[in-house]
Amino acid sequence: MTQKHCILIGAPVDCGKRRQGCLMGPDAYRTAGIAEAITKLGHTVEDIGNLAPADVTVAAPKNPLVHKLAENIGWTQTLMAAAQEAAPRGMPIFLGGDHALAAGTVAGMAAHAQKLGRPFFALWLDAHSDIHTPDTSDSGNLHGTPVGYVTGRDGFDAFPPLPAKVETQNICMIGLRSVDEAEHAVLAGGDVELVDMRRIDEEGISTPLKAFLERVAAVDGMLHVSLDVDFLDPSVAPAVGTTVPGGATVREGHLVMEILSDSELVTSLDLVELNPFLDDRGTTANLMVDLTASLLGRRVFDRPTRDKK
Ligand code: Z70
Ligand code: MN
Ligand code: MN
Ligand code: MN
Repeated sequence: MTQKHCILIGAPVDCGKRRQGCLMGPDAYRTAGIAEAITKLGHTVEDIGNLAPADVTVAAPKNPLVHKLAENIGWTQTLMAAAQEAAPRGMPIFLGGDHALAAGTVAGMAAHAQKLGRPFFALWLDAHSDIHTPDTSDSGNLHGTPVGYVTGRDGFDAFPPLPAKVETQNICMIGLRSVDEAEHAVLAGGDVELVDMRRIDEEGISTPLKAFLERVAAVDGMLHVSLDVDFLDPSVAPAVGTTVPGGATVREGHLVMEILSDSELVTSLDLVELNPFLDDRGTTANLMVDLTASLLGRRVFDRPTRDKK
């Protein structure tokens, strides 16, 4: 695959939910050897270290359940700027941190794409749809809201204004198996491409993924991939606060990454929701690093040219 300059951006975001531990994520990925794995594939790596949230003060949220609103907004501000700073120089890889970080990373990458005049797409690999707003969230955990923010839903007034809205028709969610009622109401009537576990079982994971990638390629789009640990089955990826049974297998995870790699469409990546405190001797951190390596070109064997893609 084409050589890339990968920029590791540590985002120890831990304010998107109540259970603590995701702040250790970036260092767990470093300990698992993410930089070495990428370098070994022929790419260059730059690690800018861990960022910190901007210091902001906000009025009390309308929904009293909302947890750590100011810190979430501070991170959104920081990461939106970091994405736009890094994107012109290479491929940003955001080392989370919980999924609240994607409000900033996705908004920043969308702003970058807009600057280049290129369409922007997002692939959400997750058990959850994360399309709440702070008002519709019944947990108050803002890691359930980043898709709501980047698609321009109402209720994010205290957040930084969106530089570029992500079109719902440019989003594909794969791995869905835990969708709240308020999220279901938005998604069922909308045009987000929804690939729940039933579709994966019936069609195979490659069919809907390839169909989505064809849409991205047809318009020379930029593609952001947001990989939540809970996309994977908890039996193989236990280091996550919200375990939902019936997730993707190790093989499905690698297949998705290999197909993404062959497409050469991915321009940025989030690795989110790893809670190293809950891991089993680093297995989840190691698996996430291995999946990243597959995305960046690691293969057992090259495929014969005749059936490429
Ligand atoms: C639920 C909520 C969520 C991630 C859990 C769960 C949200 N929809 N997102 N884990 N990544 O609380 O809003
Ligand atoms: Mn998520
Ligand atoms: Mn999730
Ligand atoms: Mn909920």
